Amino acid sequence: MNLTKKIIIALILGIVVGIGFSFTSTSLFSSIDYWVLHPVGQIFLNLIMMIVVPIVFISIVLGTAGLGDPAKLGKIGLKTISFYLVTTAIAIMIGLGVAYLLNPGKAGIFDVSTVDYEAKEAPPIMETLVNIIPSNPIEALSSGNMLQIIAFAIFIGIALAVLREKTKGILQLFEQANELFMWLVNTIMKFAPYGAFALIASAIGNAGLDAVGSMAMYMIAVIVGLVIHGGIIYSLAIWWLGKANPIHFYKEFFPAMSVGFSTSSSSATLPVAMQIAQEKLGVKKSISSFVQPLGATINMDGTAIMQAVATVFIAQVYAESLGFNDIIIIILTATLASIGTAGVPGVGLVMLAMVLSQLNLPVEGISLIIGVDRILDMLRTSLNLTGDAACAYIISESEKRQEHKMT
Ligand code: DAS
Repeated sequence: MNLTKKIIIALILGIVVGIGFSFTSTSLFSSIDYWVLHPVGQIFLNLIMMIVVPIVFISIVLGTAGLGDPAKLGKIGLKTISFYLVTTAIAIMIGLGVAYLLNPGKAGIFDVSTVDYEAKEAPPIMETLVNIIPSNPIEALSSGNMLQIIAFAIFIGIALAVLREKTKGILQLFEQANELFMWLVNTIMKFAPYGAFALIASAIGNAGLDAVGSMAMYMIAVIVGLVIHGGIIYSLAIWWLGKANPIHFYKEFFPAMSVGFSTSSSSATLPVAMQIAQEKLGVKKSISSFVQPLGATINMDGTAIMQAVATVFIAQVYAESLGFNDIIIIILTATLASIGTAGVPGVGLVMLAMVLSQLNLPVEGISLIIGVDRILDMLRTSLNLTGDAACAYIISESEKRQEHKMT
């Protein structure tokens, strides 16, 4: 049985067991979660997080060097950033549209008198943009500052592309290191079904069915937004811009989506996502190695949808009205907010606090949604990394068509 089938079965079993825990005693679930589910899930997460920084750094160095002249890097970079910004803005509008259609904040009775939430400060946008250039690249690598790692890798890749023969040995070293880490990805992925089972069972068991029940309309609104964006927008983009078959794309990319679902981390799923894009979807290595790591950090359409729905939900619960200007602020803030944050579990809530504070909405409203956020985080992370891969696939297919025309 192939890995995809094993992961699907593991996820289904995990969901059943997680729901089953809602009917058992809390103490029984807590001890099973503590001694079995959490350790197995955390080991799997740590194993893939262990190789994220080297894979991102090596891939972007090779991707940038592989693109050859900086002019081509500029062209690919411009296409990538444009695709990411446009799809994120569309995602937010879809989230807003669905939220206003379903009115999740008017559905349930929410007692806001006791809620409290200490928002973690998200980095100011300008500070994030200026600090993309690392003053200490070694610290950037050791602390996992993804934007700084990407910037440093791009500089190294450009130097390798310009210096060519003089630094051939270093380029070969990077190529061999890439082989080594891709072997590690393959080996670690054999553990994915066990990790996926433990993570989803623990997440559902901890959320509890009552939390899911009271937040059902909110969850439905987010899920509808995610499905529309993934099923229509990405499929249209692959079909129209990539001149490719979206069904083939989703069929091949599903294992990466399921790892993203299990881990709730785009960054952790990056090695698998890039490997599948390159080996199953035929995305050029130089494009995949540049577009996907960048996207895992600055492109989070699934998160943007959650933020749009959550903002409307919280405004409705607190009976605050949102005008047209507020909508524009949501679109701008949520689009920019996703640029500065790495793809790790729960980062969407940090950015949501930024959006709410821009609108002078009560940030403590986040405490209403936090109970079901881990389950939604799994779903939106899958969409986040799918958008990155769709972008790489579209650009790679169009580059292949241009090269074919030139021959
Ligand atoms: N978990 C984040 C990611 O890895 C998304 C989020 O928190 O919204 O993409």
